[in-house]
Amino acid sequence: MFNNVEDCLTVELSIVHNKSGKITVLENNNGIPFDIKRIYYLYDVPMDVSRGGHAHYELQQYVVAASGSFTFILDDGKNRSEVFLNHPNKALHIKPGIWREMKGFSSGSICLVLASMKYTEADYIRDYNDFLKYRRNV
Ligand code: T46
Repeated sequence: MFNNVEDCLTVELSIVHNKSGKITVLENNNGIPFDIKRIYYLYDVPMDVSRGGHAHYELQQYVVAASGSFTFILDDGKNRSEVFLNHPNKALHIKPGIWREMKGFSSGSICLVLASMKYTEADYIRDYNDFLKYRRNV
């Protein structure tokens, strides 16, 4: 299965808001289009660093700027688009077969990721030419 960058939508998450602050809840069977098998987060990322530079064969993810901001560059082999994430109530749904790079991490930012599979290196395509070949042949 693979998708186009246009299919990687940002989703507005609901907020429980009272005078003590806000809560946003992410849980299985409640709006997320996959079962959550893994949660991880990137933090202490230097501002001038790019991460990513890979695609996944099967993995789907919801990405949230739990704090601060950063930019995802998404690429389906034909089109590229940039998504700026800067609010904890906005999630980016990344579908399988999409090349991604991340850049512009603000100081103190936290990139929270909910993932549909456990970590396996076999699910990564880390070479851009291999990615293009994969997209041509699927
Ligand atoms: C993505 C962005 C948002 C593990 O051992 N377990 C894990 O669950 C993960 C995610 C990583 N690692 C190890 C594997 C590498 O040696 O941590 C190292 C860096 O991982 P990776 O190259 O995947 O890191 P990023 O920041 O480039 O990408 C990660 C996700 O893998 C990726 O799918 O979209 O965060």
